[in-house]
Order: sequence, then structure tokens, then C-alpha cells
Amino acid sequence: MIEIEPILNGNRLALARLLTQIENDTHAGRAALSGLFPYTGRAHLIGVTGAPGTGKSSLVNQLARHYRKSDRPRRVAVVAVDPSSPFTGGAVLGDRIRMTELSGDPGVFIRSMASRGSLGGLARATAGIVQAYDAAGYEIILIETVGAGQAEVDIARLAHTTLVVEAPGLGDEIQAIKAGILEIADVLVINKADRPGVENTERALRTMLQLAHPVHRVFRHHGRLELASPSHALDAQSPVAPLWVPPVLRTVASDGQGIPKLAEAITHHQEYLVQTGDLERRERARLQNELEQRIQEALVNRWRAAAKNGQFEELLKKLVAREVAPEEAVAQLVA
Ligand SMILES: Nc1nc2c(ncn2[C@@H]2O[C@H](COP(=O)(O)OP(=O)(O)O)[C@@H](O)[C@H]2O)c(=O)[nH]1
Ligand SMILES: [Mg+2]
Repeated sequence: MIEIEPILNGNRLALARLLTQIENDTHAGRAALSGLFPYTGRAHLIGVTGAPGTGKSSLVNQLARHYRKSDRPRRVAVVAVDPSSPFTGGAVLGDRIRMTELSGDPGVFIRSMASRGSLGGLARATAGIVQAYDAAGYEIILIETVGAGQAEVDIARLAHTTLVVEAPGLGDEIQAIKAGILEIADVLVINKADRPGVENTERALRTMLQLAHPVHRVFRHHGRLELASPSHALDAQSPVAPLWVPPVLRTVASDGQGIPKLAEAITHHQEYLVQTGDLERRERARLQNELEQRIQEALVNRWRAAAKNGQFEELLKKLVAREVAPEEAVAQLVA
């Protein structure tokens, strides 16, 4: 049994313990998350995704510093998910070293997860950790993931605002397209802008961006054809459906160049989500998805618990021998 009061009151040790329970998917961890659920839904979730080495951890570190130093310092929590990085790997060690600078700050909480269980398990753990942070009152939650496959894309979908990070000279553009990750980008960041080749990377990205998000999208409104351009994307009076065109921004995470502009773009996107009602729609879609998944899981588990011993194998054998059709087999199994 985990007390939720200390977590709601900002007790860091209690939160750290809960995160371990969530990572291990224990009964106590799940029960605590249920208790915390009514206190969630307040934080702005920012996904930071991209290939290894593009500078995601450095960017997260800089963004956290930026939010802490602003006129109204925000409480910031970070969850870094890197399944490709073993415990001895440089990335995890690097994260620790770079982030120690923030670790003395009570307004910042950081958790790193590396190669723990299946990717599906990681996605679930990440969602739970984000929920715990949210309930604990962290206003900004940064979720760092390696943008490599579907599971990572699923993790990124948790976020309200997704930053896709590229860097010159890594050939990442193609990788990003493969993972379908460009489609989920709300802001494109070209980090390591101090490196040669940044113009080429930017040109390639802008070309691909136009394919993924046409800048001039045609809307039919009362039978008229209209063009939406970024200039009135935020104009609430406009009869045209607002359109978010992901900005492409350059940063140098190693020295902080471009970070204020990046934070500004994140704020703009957040405002856009609120003004268009997208935030509510996303939240609803996310919860609907979670509910459906959990229903499936619960029903399958209930069926397993009640299933007659050996009946499944027996029917499978008959199925292979074509003695029974799948439809009939299911009817017998769930009867
Ligand atoms: N030159 C340069 N190096 C950077 C920049 N940002 C990060 N790095 C370095 O790139 C390496 C990988 O950064 P890291 O943040 O761990 O990347 P991640 O794997 O995407 O999290 C580290 O050695 C950083 O110091 C940058 O803007 N310019
Ligand atoms: Mg990293």
C-alpha cells in the first residue's frame, strides 16, 4: 500500500519509490496511480524524440534550466527512455553527468529508464511515470525517447507537444521518415547548428515537412475554396480552420543558443492546442484508447482465468486438422 498524500505534497522520496513500483508494474504501484488519477491532467507534456546522439538529453537539460530560470519558474520533471542504451552505455552515463547540474534543484525531478522489459512495458511505465509527475504538481514534463520504432512513436503520442530533433551529418532525415516520426512533429529542432552541413539538413527537412504538412491547405468553407497559411493559423476570428505548421528551429544545446526561441515555439503550440480545442480532443482520444486497451486486457485475463484446462490446446489441434473452423472454436472457448 502506497500513501498518496506525500506524493501530492511533493515528497521526493515518496515519488521516487512510487516510480520504482510503476517501473516494476506492481499491484501497489497500480493502486497508487488510480488514487492519483483525479489529480492529473494539469501538466504540459513535451516529447523530445530523435536518433541517438542528436542532442536530445542536452536539449532537455537546457529546456529544464530555461523553465527554472524564467520569471515564473515552473516545476519540471524529466523521464528519459532509451531502450537501445544498456546500463553501461555512454548515453545513460552522459545523461547522469549532464543532468547533475539540475539535481540539487528541488523544482526538478529526473528519472532515466534503460532497457527495461519489453517496449510495450516501457510505454506503459512511461505513461505511469508521467501521471505520477503530473499528480505531484510538475507543470512541465519532458519525455525523452529515441525515435526509432512504433513503440517510441507510441510513447511520443503521450505528449501534447512533440519536438523531433535532427542534427547535421547523421543522415537522420531518412530515418525520421521511416519511423513516421515527422508526421508527429509539432516543432522540428535542428540541433548542433554549430556543425557544418546545417543548411543542407534544414533544406532537406523543409522539403519533407512540406510533404507531410502542406503549407497551403485548401479548405472548403460555405462552398468557397480558401487557403490557410501560417499567418492566420492563430486567428480565432478566421472562418478557416486553424492550421499548425511545425516551425523549424536551430539550436546549439551545448551552449544554449536558440533555447529561448524553442521555449517560445512550445508555448505557441500550447496556446494553439487550447484555442482550437485540440488539447481536449487529444486528451479524450488518448483516454479512449487507454480504456479500450484495458478492456481488452481485462476481458482476456478473465477468460484465461475461467478457461477449462487444455481446452485451448485441444481446439487448436482440431483447428490445425481442419476439424473445426476458427469461428466455431471461438464460440466454444468463450461459451
Ligand atoms: N557540437 C555540438 N555538440 C552537441 C550539441 N548538443 C549536444 N552535443 C553533444 O552531442 C553528444 C550527444 O548528446 P546527447 O544529448 O547525449 O544526445 P542524445 O543521445 O540525443 O540524448 C554529447 O557529446 C553532447 O555534448 C550541439 O548543439 N553542438
Ligand atoms: Mg539521451
